[in-house]
Amino acid sequence: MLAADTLRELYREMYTIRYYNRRLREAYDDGEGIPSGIHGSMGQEAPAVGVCHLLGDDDWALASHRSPHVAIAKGSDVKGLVAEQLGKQGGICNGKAGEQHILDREANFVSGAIVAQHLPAATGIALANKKRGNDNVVVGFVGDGAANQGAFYECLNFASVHDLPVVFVIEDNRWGISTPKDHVTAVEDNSKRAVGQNMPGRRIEDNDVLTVREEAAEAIERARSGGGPTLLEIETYRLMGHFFEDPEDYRTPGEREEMEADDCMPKILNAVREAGVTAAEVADVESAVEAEVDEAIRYAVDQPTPDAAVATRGTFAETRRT
Ligand SMILES: Cc1ncc(C[n+]2csc(CCOP(=O)(O)OP(=O)(O)O)c2C)c(N)n1
Repeated sequence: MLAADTLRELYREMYTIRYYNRRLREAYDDGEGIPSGIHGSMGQEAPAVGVCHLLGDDDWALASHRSPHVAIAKGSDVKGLVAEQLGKQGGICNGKAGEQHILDREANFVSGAIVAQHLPAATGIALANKKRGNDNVVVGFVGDGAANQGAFYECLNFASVHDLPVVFVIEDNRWGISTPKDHVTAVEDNSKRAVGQNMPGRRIEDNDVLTVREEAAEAIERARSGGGPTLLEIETYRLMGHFFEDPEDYRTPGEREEMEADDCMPKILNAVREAGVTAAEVADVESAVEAEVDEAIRYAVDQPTPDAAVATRGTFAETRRT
């Protein structure tokens, strides 16, 4: 059983992700100038927080187009994150990256638009860490759809050959946009694909942050201690559309009810309460999160878009040929 403070911190991080996504979606519905192409990640709190809670400041997390949950779990500043998602000044990359090309040097977080193409970067950072002889770990999060991309296999193979300190985490939310996993993926359990790359693989079939944290710990420790890579697949749910404009007309009958019945938020809240944290303390956590997120969204909406004069700054290496 984890200490009450640890459980409360897990809940705080997960509630930040939940409330962030909910408020951003409400602001979109209210016509507050939120782009329709934002990829929400409500529902996927457990894999992001369960894994990233095991990481330190010098470790890295890389995610794909659907990334706010991983960014928040890895410690990105919420104000900078929402401003970046809206492409505004004051964003993590000053609004020039948008939500899908973030490099957060403070939190060691990266997002990537082309599915699975951030994994070569994750693998490369792991190679650099190994050559530098430190014990930093890299986690590359991908969707279940992205696990069918060629880059995914190349990275698993390379990481295995070189025993790199990287953990590949597939977030299985059952859908790639509107395509069900079983229409495009030959195996139900993607972690079986680890066998062909000569690395351990494990599927975590519990959308509960405590299970994820417990079962991911071995993979993180293996990477940190020089044991090499691991492939994890974690079952989770995307409680929102693929992006805000998505009408979600492909959902199967009863699916929403099924997802909500297995939602990760009530599970962590029960654990927090069972550890003796009072309802008043939970309410304090929630109101502090809500104030921070509300202010961040207001700030981001009011910020200007980046000045065209800085378009090439921070984009290309600023060296000069002599
Ligand atoms: C190489 C590539 N092909 C297609 C796309 C368009 N695309 C964006 S998201 C997405 C679905 C990804 O599904 P999955 O990997 O399961 O992640 P999820 O959206 O479920 O988080 C696709 C096909 C892309 N970004 N990159």
